[in-house]
Amino acid sequence: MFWKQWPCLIAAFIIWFSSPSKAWSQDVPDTLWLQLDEAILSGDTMPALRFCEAAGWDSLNFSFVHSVLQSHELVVHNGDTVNHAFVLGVGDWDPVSLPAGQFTALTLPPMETGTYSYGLASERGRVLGAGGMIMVGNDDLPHFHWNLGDWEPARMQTVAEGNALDGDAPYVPRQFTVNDRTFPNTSNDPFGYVSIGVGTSCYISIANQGSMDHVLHFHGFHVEVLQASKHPERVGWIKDTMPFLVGEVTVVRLDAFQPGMYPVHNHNLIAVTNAGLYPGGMITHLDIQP
Ligand SMILES: [Cu+2]
Repeated sequence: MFWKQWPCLIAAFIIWFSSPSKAWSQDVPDTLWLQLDEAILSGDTMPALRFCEAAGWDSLNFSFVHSVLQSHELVVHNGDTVNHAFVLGVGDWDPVSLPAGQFTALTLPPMETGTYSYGLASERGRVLGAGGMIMVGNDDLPHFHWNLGDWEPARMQTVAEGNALDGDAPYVPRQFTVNDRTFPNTSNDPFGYVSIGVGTSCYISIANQGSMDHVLHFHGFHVEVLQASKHPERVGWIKDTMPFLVGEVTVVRLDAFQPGMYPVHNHNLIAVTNAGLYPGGMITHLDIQP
């Protein structure tokens, strides 16, 4: 009888309404697949390395959440044609060799509350863009993340062909990304597009995995710095503009006291273009619903 199902339905609704939505996060994987393929960004096609959740190609690096102070067995498949080493932005981490074409088991160590980057040790790995973020703790609020990147297709082609870069050559990237997306595609990113209700708060983790420093300007709000891996003196500061050195990982807290749509954008004008066309690149929005 239908009425006999009511207790189950009521319980289901209570669970549904009381569980926070986790759309902004992905769980720690058991296997990461390092893959070599092509990425297309705003009309440019370029060779790219990515850490993917599955054996199929995905042009978006896989970033994930993990519990505080828990180790985790992670298998990494190196699908590139050359050997690599897995690096983790944790103090005493020694790079783990990833022989080409093989599965390698490694252990993510217990990590304190904070956000960490992971990636590859080599120039090839960094230039071709294999790198994600691990959010540990800070899970009492929605937690978005912005993995920042900059891309010069000719340089990527050089590295993909097995050649070293000319260290004296000027670096003129054509594309600038948040979570491997250029604006306006940043608006379709469930992990980076901040969408919360007025009167609520969220965390935003920001990692600069590009080859140049970046600076972001928040409209509408000042955010509180909870972590700044290369600027520890900034913890506790409340700011609307902040720089991120190459390799820096930052966590901020946003208290959304007013509704509206507010841009967050790179303050370097070249970084808000797609292949020179404005607007593009590192622009996303804070969508604060009334
Ligand atoms: Cu601005």
